[in-house]
Amino acid sequence: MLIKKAEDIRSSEITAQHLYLNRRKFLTGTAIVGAAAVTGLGLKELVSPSVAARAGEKIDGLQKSSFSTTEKITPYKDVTHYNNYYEFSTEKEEPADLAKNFRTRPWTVTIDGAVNKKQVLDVDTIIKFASPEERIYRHRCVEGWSIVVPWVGFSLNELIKRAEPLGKAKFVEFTTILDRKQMPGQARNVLEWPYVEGLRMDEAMHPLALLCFGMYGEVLPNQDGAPLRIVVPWKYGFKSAKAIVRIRFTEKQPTNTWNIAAPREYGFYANVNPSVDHPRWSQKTERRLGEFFKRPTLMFNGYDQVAGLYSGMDLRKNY
Ligand SMILES: Nc1nc2c(c(=O)[nH]1)N[C@H]1C(S)=C(S)[C@@H](COP(=O)(O)O)O[C@H]1N2
Ligand SMILES: [Mo]
Repeated sequence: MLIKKAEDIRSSEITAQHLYLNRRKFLTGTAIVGAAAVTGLGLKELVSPSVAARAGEKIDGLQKSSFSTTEKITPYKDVTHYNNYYEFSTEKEEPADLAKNFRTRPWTVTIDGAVNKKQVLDVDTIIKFASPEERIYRHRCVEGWSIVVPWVGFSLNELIKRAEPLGKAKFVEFTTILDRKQMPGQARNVLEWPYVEGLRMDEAMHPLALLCFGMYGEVLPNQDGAPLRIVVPWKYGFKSAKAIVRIRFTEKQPTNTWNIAAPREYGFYANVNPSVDHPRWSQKTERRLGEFFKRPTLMFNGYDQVAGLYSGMDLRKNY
């Protein structure tokens, strides 16, 4: 006869997910006090990684945002099981499972380059820089599918302002963690690792550019870029780097990973633009995950308020 040991029983079988998480937090807390006594390590060092927010934990005190679309939100299941995350896999169905044990704490982000306040910040410090907002954004992948996601975060400019970039800083570069042990996709040379993306300073300062650490009211699932990612809703999805560990301010335009991989197909700007085809397919339409019929793709993904950033630029050349 098969008898389940206590630890074999999935906690979700016993209690609702949130109750479970809170209880686990409490239990690990107690265990840690014991561990601190035994190992002689400070209580703080032991507590911070274990008690830190985890995927699925509720984020309290969310502010609504006037930037939110009122369109139908894409089901959570679709958004978390159809992911581009090449560090884990080139198959969109696979990151959900392959990333489930990815360690998102402890986690630091290095702020450097042309900036007054070069520093290494703990992710839990960063996410307290401003109060969390729910931003329901359209998100358009260069491959022709789109989703509507209630992200949680605040404007990236909240972090940038605190870092005090120098006048000569014209761009911001974002780097994803390099960790071959945890990210099986980094063993393959499908892309150059680590994944690098960048924005022009005025793009990064635009209030729509989001520093994101949650979605659907909860801590970000690993496959969607935990613990910290960028979301730039008027650009193709590849600009929105996941799991970032470094934010560098530069004078020169950063070389982004997808541009290195296929320069004719993926530019630096990557603004959603139905009138500029990808060399191998049209960008005129898109399919919302969960829907059958295609819909027209909108210039800047419908975020017309950014148009001024590109006045005078030829967006065919600067694709
Ligand atoms: N580090 C990293 N960030 C990444 C990617 C990736 O492969 N690695 N893929 C990008 C692409 S192509 C898209 S469409 C979005 C997908 O984000 P989502 O899985 O949360 O929908 O993440 C972007 N950020
Ligand atoms: Mo994408």
